[in-house]
Amino acid sequence: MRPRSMPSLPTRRHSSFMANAAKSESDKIDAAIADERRLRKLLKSVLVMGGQNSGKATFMKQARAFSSGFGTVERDEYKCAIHSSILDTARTVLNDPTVISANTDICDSITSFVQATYNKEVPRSQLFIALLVLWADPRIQAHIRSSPNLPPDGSFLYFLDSLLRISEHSYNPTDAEIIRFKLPSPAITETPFDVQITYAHSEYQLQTILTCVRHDIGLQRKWFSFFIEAEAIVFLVDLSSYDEAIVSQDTEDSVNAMREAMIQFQTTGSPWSTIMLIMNKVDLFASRLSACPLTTCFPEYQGANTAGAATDYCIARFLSPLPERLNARAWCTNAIDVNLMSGVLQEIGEFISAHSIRTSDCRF
Ligand SMILES: Nc1nc2c(ncn2[C@@H]2O[C@H](COP(=O)(O)OP(=O)(O)OP(=O)(O)O)[C@@H](O)[C@H]2O)c(=O)[nH]1
Ligand SMILES: [Mg+2]
Repeated sequence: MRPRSMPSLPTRRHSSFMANAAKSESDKIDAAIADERRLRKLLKSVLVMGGQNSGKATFMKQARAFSSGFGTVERDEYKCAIHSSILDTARTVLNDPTVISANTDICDSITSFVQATYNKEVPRSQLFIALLVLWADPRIQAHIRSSPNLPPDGSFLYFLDSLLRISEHSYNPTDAEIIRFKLPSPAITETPFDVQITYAHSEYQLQTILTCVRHDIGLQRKWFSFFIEAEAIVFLVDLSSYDEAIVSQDTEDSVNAMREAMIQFQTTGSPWSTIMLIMNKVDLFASRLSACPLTTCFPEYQGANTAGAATDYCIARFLSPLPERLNARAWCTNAIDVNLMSGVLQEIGEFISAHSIRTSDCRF
């Protein structure tokens, strides 16, 4: 019987080869960690918060459009959601006995359209043609325009007015349409926000991640510890809510929406040293003021009942209780206005970068 061969022991040459391989692996890991550290230093993180319906999602979409733009997959998702929303709303609005009884001569078309929207096998193109025919009838148009079941943002009427274009197979939602269209908000959304900055005669790329936390304040507070490394906070306020009552999430009492936002801003804002306050929906605020003065919310207000004076007062009320050490700035916006928002977003980028340059020796 032949003796079994013994496993060979590592030679000196072999073990030095292993040591070199391990060292090179370790160097690679060190380099990766150093890269990651550098990246983390460069990447600024900003939290986006605010009350219900204050315009958080709209702000995030504007930041996306301004920075990297929407990709093909996102546009397709919006196209699909816009199509479903048009058909769902049309069904709700037309499936109304008063519309059917007032239009006996075309009640069959209305009923068959409504039924077809339930049938998953009917192609959407066919449903859009049926809806176009109904929308072309002035009586149906009048019913739809005055329906109490329309979404309050006016997007449905906008989409119906453009139905021919929107229902085409090749339809690609525009930035403005994506910005106007409301999807349900997930708990957390993130978007990169990269801005070209000029500082000390040199160009820099400010790379930021905006993280938006849904309005439930309990949830926002829970996330605080997670985002403690965030550089700054953007807080949105719905200016036009100054005459609205909401249920407080803390006390469950009925409270004024703007005053509640003020309390939330002062409690959420203080842990961060850089605060950007966005007084949003200034368009709606301006149009509401003539019917309902600012004293509804702030009885002590003695200024003029104009949008400019009233906004300045609101900003002062929000900012004045903050400690002086904080670096705070306010903007007054209409978040659905793409041109206005691109100017505001550029300024926000400059504000974040100026703060970063002041507070760290890291140049980006
Ligand atoms: N007229 C006007 N409408 C706005 C403005 N900003 C946002 N909106 C609209 O207000 C509605 C609410 O905006 P969102 O961006 O969804 O607000 P949000 O804070 O994410 O809302 P929630 O997540 O539901 O709390 C949408 O229909 C927007 O199109 C604005 O400045 N002016
Ligand atoms: Mg939202």
